[in-house]
Amino acid sequence: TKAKVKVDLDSSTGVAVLGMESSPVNSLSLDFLTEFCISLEKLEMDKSCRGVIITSTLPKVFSAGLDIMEMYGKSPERCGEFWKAVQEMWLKVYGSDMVTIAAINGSSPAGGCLMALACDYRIMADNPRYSIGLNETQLGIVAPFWFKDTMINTVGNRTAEVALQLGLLYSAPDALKIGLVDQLVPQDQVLTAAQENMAKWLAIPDPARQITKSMMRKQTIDRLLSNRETDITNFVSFITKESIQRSLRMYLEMLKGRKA
Ligand code: CO8
Repeated sequence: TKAKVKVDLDSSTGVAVLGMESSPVNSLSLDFLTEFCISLEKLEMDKSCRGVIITSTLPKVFSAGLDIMEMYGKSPERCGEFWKAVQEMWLKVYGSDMVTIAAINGSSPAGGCLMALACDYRIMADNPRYSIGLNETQLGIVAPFWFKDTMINTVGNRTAEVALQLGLLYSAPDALKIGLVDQLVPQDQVLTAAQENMAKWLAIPDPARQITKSMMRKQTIDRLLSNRETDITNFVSFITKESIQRSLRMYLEMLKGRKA
């Protein structure tokens, strides 16, 4: 099968570009997440790599979030395996010792937004057609506590409260306004801007930056680590409910129907 993640490490700068290339929309399937985590782990172990820019090689979409097909009509065992991989992705990115910058060159709903939120800095293409946010409630599902925590840590409690209840997707300019992203640049400059910004982070001595990062994020990470199994059980029992399966089916039909 074709690789879904393309890694390009520049050994002179110590910066890797991790390009997601799982056509058509970089949805986070179990296969994708497994490959993503292995790639990130390799970079984490590589002493010559100090920073990673996460981006999409596809037009228009950064990541469509969790692959809805992984949550629809699947066995509880499979759902559990999938959820563990979602947790792993977040733990790896949010807890990375490397500098992580999301170069958001397209739409980034739900799990795509989570991945971007887990980075240290977010640069988005200044295109009003691209949106980003945790829109879970719009699908009739609930963003788990660690999605919520990551959102609060980024935009603050009040903004997160409204955003999460309404399942808001923000246009790039609105995302900048609430601090969901840090910077907007023209589409063709997203990667260059990420490289430029990376240099600022890499000018700081690694150990001081890493300890500070860990100090800021450890509590949030520990909350999931100490509830990991319960979180999986909760997900599986929620997602396999008949009413939730019905919501997902309706959402899928809406997605497919938009083209007709
Ligand atoms: N999963 C599976 N398939 C998808 C997904 C997805 N997340 N997103 C899109 N697709 C499919 C489409 O159905 C379509 O399939 P087909 O070609 O067979 O019709 C194909 O990908 C291409 O999609 P579009 O034609 O819609 O492409 P566009 O470029 O027009 O739009 C978007 C791209 C903006 C990404 C759009 O597809 C979209 O909005 N997708 C839905 C995104 C979404 O709402 N994702 C939420 C997933 S849930 C999640 O991530 C967190 C869940 C938390 C767990 C809660 C536990 C209880």
